[in-house]
Amino acid sequence: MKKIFTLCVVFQSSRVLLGMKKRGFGEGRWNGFGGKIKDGETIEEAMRREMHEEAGVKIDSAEHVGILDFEFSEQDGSASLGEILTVHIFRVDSFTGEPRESDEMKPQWFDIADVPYEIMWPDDKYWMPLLFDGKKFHGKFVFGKGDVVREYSIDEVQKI
Ligand code: 6U4
Repeated sequence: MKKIFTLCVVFQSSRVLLGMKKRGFGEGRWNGFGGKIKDGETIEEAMRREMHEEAGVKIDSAEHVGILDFEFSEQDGSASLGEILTVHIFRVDSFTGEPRESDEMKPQWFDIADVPYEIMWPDDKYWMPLLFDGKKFHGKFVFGKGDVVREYSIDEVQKI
């Protein structure tokens, strides 16, 4: 089974907005903002809806910068065995509204040099630096027990 998600990283000069996930998938980790695509929605519509629901921010412009596939090869991780999640990554450089806490996320600004990779999904340290460098990328990660990265590949691309 394949599930499609969005993930937004909001930039403001040399800072990025991350949220502490308060419940559900990825709980206890700092992450971008996003979620599942609902029936009848485009990826872009879902990206805007989730950003607004989770942090009260209206996106003025976003750039689609990455597509990552996550495969779970062991059953005790965060998802079920054999499940593949496809996550569409967006870079947001212009937005309206002050980020506010929601039921799901507690937002906080981080200097790019201080992004807390040790309290994030373990794949983030591999692809976020590409995002910070203005690159576009396709990647695949295979997780083992305890959500450790067992295998991965990342390719820079010119166009998503
Ligand atoms: P509910 O609780 O059903 O409303 P929803 O907000 O639709 O959930 P959620 O919160 O489960 O979806 O979405 C998970 C979020 O985590 C998405 O933005 C994608 C992101 N995500 C999933 N795996 C990830 C990973 N390995 N690395 C990463 N982000 C990941 O950086």
